[in-house]
Amino acid sequence: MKTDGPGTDGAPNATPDGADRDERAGHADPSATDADEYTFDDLSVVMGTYNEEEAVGTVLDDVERVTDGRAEVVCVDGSTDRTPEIARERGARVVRQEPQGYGVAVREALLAADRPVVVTTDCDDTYPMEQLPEFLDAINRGYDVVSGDRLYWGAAAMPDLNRLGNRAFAALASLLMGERVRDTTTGMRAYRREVVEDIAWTENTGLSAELLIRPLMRGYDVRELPIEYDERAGETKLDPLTGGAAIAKSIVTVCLAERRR
Ligand SMILES: Nc1nc2c(ncn2[C@@H]2O[C@H](COP(=O)(O)OP(=O)(O)OP(=O)(O)O)[C@@H](O)[C@H]2O)c(=O)[nH]1
Ligand SMILES: [Mg+2]
Repeated sequence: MKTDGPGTDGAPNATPDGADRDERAGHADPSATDADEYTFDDLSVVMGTYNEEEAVGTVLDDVERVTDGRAEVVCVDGSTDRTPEIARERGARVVRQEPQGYGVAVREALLAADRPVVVTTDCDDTYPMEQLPEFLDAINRGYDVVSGDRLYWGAAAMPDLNRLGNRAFAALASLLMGERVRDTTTGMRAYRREVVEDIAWTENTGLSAELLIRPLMRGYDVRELPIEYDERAGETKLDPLTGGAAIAKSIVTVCLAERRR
């Protein structure tokens, strides 16, 4: 596992245990030429949206501004408010789906994306679309999954209970995987399309953790990238207690399943 530290030029830093995944999976190639590089034209930004009319306009405007309107945007939407109209007005592809939970929506959104690089986000204005270029850059340097690490900078905007829970989930997953991860439940990641298509995803509320754990345990090149994290606009869709229990269960189930493979 790699993590970018502050003030680096984005070059991968080995974690303290010195583990280096590059050679093992054979993807990361810092000498890749410009011709091989993905641009925003190769990017899909996808999300589940459930009654996010307070945030959707800002989130999609940010994607538009940062990517010069070149990224495809896919919203899998179960809203009863104006979220889908606002998303369509801004050029997003909206797939309507009965609300069945976070993971059902995000899996659908990931698989609906057309482009070779797919970024997930929540539609609640918590994640920094300004950092999309950094995610794309890391994919261009060979990483298969680039995972936004909200806890690196402290995530002051995150409710205390969530921060505690997220640290506990990362500790649990690290223990079960035998590899240190800092943020297993982040909603912002970039994936090479093949990773999304090659793995069968099983979790719902715990999908975010699964999307990190399975690729890591299969030897894909995964790195965590520190990101800023803002206060949420609109109401949370996650109950911290039942949601937290579901995530812990997913982490254990998925880690054990991957160990048995
Ligand atoms: N389509 C769809 N989207 C959903 C559903 N549940 C959650 N979402 C969306 O998935 C994203 C994540 O949900 P959040 O409420 O932000 O969950 P969270 O990030 O764990 O909680 P916060 O920290 O409070 O933001 C948001 O964009 C939601 O609108 C659902 O059942 N259907
Ligand atoms: Mg959220």
